Amino acid sequence: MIRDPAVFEQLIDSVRRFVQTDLVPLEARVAEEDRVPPDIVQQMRDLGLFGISIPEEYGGLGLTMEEEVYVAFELGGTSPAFRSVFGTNVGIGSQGLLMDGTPEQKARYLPKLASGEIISSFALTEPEAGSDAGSLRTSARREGDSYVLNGTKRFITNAPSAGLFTVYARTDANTADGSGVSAFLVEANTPGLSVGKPEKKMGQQGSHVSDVIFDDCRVPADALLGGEEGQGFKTAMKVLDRGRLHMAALSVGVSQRLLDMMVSYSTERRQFKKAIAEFQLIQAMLADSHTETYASRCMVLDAARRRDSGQNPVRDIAAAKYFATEAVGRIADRAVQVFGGAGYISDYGVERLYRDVRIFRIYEGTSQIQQLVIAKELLRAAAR
Ligand code: COS
Repeated sequence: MIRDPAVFEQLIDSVRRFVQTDLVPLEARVAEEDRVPPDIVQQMRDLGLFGISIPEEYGGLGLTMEEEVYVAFELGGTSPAFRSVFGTNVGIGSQGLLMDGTPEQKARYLPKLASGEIISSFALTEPEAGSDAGSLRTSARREGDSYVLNGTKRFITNAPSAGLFTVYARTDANTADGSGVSAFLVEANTPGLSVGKPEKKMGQQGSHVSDVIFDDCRVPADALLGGEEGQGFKTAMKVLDRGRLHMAALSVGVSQRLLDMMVSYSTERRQFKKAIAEFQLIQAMLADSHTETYASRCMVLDAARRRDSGQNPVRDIAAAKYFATEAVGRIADRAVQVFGGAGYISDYGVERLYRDVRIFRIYEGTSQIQQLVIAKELLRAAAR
């Protein structure tokens, strides 16, 4: 749902201008230095990007899901590492709080997340619990008015810069599945919490991922998200549903950019006395890339509109994430092919995007997990 088309158009224009004028020219430098410059982060704050999904009452822009996916289409026009700076505040780092937090918890943290004063991270994955998130082992033991957390979280996006973590931990030691998991809001400066050194990654340099270690980390009882034990796994699943749709939208944006790059390069590059775009085998790659981008966009918009109408189309969000992230992988591969040797060297940025998008098929649920979710929903509906 687009609430006010004129106002929304202005927002899209300013995001597009920021992406094209400020971010694209910086891509190579950010990748080289593995760091987004602080003045760019400040511009992201000024544009309200940290708070696009946070309601206006907490200082955010309160975008609808449809509005948010249009913004993500634009953000896909540049290196995903830029989006990652505020991506956790928009998605997995804020939505649990928004969906299931108490009024006090929301009032305490959401304004700071919306403004970008603090960065939030989502701490679910562990060394032994990735796709099987419900089997996580980090424990939260109740002791009087506090909980004591112990365990290690792995591959936590934005952990090195985070001020707040939503930590998923087992409060019921007698369970081994999601039913005994609770979520906690843990501030980064809490004694007993430490952040590991950033991992060396395949792509998205400038965005940082590391371990978060809890060693007798004591938090007050009111850090329990929503004030109720045993709800954490469901919170995580709801947060991921939403996050997956955003990720699918981002994939659409990157797909469109790669397609634009292919069209432009193939009309300039000449071989056999012709622009290579005149060859039908090149045209087939352009056509397939457009078709997949268009299909991804339609799926994302349909799921977003249905969410705005009050549904939670779990099956079709998973389908959109599955299709759009796999598609962008194929499109990035074709882009390298169309660019040929120039696609393999770093000057054109194609090989960088090829590496950057590889994680889309893995984080916020692998393609295989999306397949399981789709099938589970189909079979569940059939059994009803
Ligand atoms: N929304 C709300 N509740 C949900 C839900 C959703 N989308 N999906 C599951 N639940 C609930 C179920 O209804 C069930 O509740 P009840 O016990 O009250 O019936 C509970 O959660 C357990 O559900 P289920 O049995 O389906 O859980 P599984 O352990 O089989 O896990 C998958 C399901 C595999 C889908 C889940 O573990 C998953 O998404 N894994 C991937 C994790 C991931 O994306 N990691 C990325 C890390 S973040 S970058």
